[in-house]
Amino acid sequence: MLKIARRAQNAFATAKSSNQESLNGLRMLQICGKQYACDDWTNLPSSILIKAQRPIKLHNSLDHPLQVVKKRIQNALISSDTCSKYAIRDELDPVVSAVQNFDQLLVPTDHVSRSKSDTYYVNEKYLLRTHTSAHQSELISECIMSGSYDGFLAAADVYRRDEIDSVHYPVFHQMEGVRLFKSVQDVTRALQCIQNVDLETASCNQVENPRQSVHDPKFQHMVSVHLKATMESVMKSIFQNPNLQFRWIDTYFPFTSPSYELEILWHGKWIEVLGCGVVRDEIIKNVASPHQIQINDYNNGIGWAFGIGLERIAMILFNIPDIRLFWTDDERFHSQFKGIDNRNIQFNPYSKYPPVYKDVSFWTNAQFHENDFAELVREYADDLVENVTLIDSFTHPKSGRESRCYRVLYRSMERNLLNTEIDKIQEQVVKNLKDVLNLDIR
Ligand code: FA5
Ligand code: MG
Repeated sequence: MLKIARRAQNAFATAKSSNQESLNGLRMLQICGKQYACDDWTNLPSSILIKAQRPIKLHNSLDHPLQVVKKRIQNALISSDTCSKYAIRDELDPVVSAVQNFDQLLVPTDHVSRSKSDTYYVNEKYLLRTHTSAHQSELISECIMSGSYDGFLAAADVYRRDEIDSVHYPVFHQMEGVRLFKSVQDVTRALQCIQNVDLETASCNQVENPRQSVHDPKFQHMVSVHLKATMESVMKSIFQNPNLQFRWIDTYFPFTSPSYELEILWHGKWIEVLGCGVVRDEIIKNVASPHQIQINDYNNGIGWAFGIGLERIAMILFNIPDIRLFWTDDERFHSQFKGIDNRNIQFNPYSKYPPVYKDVSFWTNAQFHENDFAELVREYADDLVENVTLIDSFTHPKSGRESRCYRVLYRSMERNLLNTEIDKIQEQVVKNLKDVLNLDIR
C-alpha cells in the first residue's frame, strides 16, 4: 500500500504546478478554488485533476450527448409525473467529504469503496465524489427546508478508480433523483399521475432485499411501485422504442432497502443503467434532527432514490461504441450532435483505427490490485488505452505464487498509432510495474 501511495504521489507531483502550493511546509492542493492539505491518502493523478476542474463540465456543455441525455431525463421525469416538483441541480463541486460520500449514506467502515484502490482521495477527509448519492443528505435537507419541492434531480461528474474497457472510465456522470412522500395519501396522489402503473412490479426477494421494518408495509410498497413506474416511464419516454427490453434485478446498496438495478438489452448484452431503492429511514431522520420544526411533516415519511449513469444511456440511445468518445475534442464527433434537440440520431463512427496489442506477464504480490495497474496504464497512455484484459493466470505449484498475463489494447479514436510511440508507453508501464508496484515481471 505504501508503495502504491508513493506512486500515486509521484503521479500527483506531475499535476500542474498552479494546483500545488506549499504552506508552512505542508503540501497544498488547490481544487475548484479551495485549498486542501495533502497527506498519505492523496492519490490524485494530474489527468483526473484537470477533468475535475473543467470550467464547463460535459453534462453542462451545449449539445454534448451527456447534456442532451441529462435534459431528456429531466424533461421525461417532469412530464411523466406532473404531481411531483423536483429542484434541479447541476453545478455541484466534485470535492466532498468522506462523511458525505460514505458516512451519511451508512456505508460500513470496512466497505471496499472506501479504499484507496477504488477512490480518488484529496486527503484523508476529502475525496472526489464516487457517486451523486454523496449529495443526498444535503439536498434532502434543502428540499424539506424549502417547503416547495418534493424532491430533487442532481447531475454531476463522478470519479472512480476502476477497470478499463469500453463502458468503464475513471470519470463519468450520474443523475441522482430523490422523491419524498409524507403519507400514503401523498403517494396515492402521485401514483394517479403516472400512466400504466403495474402494482406487481415492486415485488422483491424479501429475504435478501427486505423492506425496512420501521415502515408501514403498504406505504413502502406503494413507494417502490412509484419508483419503478417512474423509472420505466422515463426510459420509455427517452428511448421512444416500444421494443426496448429491460429487466429489474434485486440488489444491495447500504443506503436503500429494498434496492434494485435496471438493465437494458444492447447488442445482445444486458447493460446496467441505474441503481435505485427506498431510502434508508435513518438517512432521512439524520437529516431531520437538526431541523425539528420543518421536518414534522416527514416524521413518518418515506422516500425513494435513484442514480442513473448518463454515459450508459447516451451510448445505448445514440449507439456510441466507446466511453472515451465523450472526452474527445474531435469535430467529427461533436458535429453529429449539433442542434440535435429531440431528434434521435445514431452515431456514425468516422473510422475505427487499427489496434496495437501489448502483453505483459508478472508475478503478483499481496498488495496487488487490478485498479492500480489500470491506473498506471492510464497515467502513461491516457485515452490511447481502450481496454486492459486478464488473458491468463496460474499459480505455481511449488512456490504458490500467482502469475498473471494482461493484454493492453491501445487504439486512438482520432488517428493511427505508431508502434514506436506505443512501445515507449508500454516500456514506462512495465518499468513502473517493477519499480513502483514492486512486481516481478516474467
Ligand atoms: C451507485 O453509484 C449508487 N449511488 C446508485 C444509487 C443511487 C442507488 C440512489 C440507490 C439510490 P452504481 O455504482 O451501481 O450505484 O452506479 C450507478 C450507475 O452508474 C450504474 O448503473 C451505471 O449506469 C453507472 N456507472 C457505474 N460505474 C460506471 C463507470 N465506471 N463508468 C460509467 N458508468 C458507470
Ligand atoms: Mg451498480
